[in-house]
Amino acid sequence: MAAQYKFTFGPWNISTGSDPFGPPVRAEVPFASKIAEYKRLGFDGVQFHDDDVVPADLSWAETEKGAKAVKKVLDDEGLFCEFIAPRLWEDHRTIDGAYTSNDPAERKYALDRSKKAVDIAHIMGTKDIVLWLAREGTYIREAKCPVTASQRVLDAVNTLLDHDKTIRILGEMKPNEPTDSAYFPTVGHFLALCYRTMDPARTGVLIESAHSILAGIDPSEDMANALWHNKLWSVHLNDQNGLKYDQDKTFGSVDLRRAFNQVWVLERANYQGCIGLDIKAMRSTKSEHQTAHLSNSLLLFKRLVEVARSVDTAKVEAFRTSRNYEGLELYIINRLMGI
Ligand code: GLO
Ligand code: MG
Repeated sequence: MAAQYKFTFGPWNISTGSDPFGPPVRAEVPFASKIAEYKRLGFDGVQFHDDDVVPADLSWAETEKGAKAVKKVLDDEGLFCEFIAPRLWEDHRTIDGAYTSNDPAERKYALDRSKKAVDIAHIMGTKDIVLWLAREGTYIREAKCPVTASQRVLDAVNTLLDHDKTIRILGEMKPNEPTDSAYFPTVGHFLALCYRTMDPARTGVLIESAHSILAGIDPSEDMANALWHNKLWSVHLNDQNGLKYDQDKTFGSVDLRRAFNQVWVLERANYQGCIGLDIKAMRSTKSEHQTAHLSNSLLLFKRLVEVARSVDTAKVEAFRTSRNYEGLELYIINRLMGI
């Protein structure tokens, strides 16, 4: 294998199956049991929200103690922590947004909590902070000033870059859900922000397949552009069936060709980040199959890597030279079908 990929997912990807219309259908899996699944399933590292590590809003002494204990659990399992993401969307103080709330006290809470997430990352041995700006947006245009909101997001990123000079900030952009209209809805919006921060070299993106699809963009296009910027530092591979709620389906399960595009781009650009998954099991999944969406996604990714590596690049070049893209298309689809 050319690239040696490292595979990660977050503990929230093993879930109870509750959705906005119904209660849990699977028993909650204790944190330690989730962590014990990683190696068995073929994964190397864990993605964490701040409060996956230790409950939010504890004193620093308690937070430090809790984070050190979780770090030890990871070390004992031979796992690493890929990133910490401040979960700024579940608290009652972030109902109207976090960094872009109209209430200064709520904005302060969001910043203080994010700085603490950075300090947790330090203990967990990672330099990467992921910002999914879940509630930074509105349901109606006039609710907040969108221009002021853009500046507030930039100010927040700068505050974190300044708080710890060793960290990197990775924006994870999504155009909608839970808000109707998100600020910085696409990867491109956040890439533009990166260059206005106090340290562009420490500011980049995590691209989630479903989020690009929801914005009407082929994820491989977003990934290629971010790679050109040298700012693709992580991915959340998954799949999405059309423009509806964020589905987080098994990678390649809806559109194998679109999944292959992503693998092709990552492979050929010698992508160096982790292969992260952000995938939900179907609600109808029984407890005994509750990790199959993760192992299946990993398997599909690896198979697509094999396909990408089996493509005869001389043939591709010949198709390009003769401008025979019909022929190239059939050649690639045949490779995907094992023909
Ligand atoms: C939701 C996001 C979410 C983030 C996670 C890490 O749409 O994809 O799952 O990836 O909270 O920040
Ligand atoms: Mg995600």
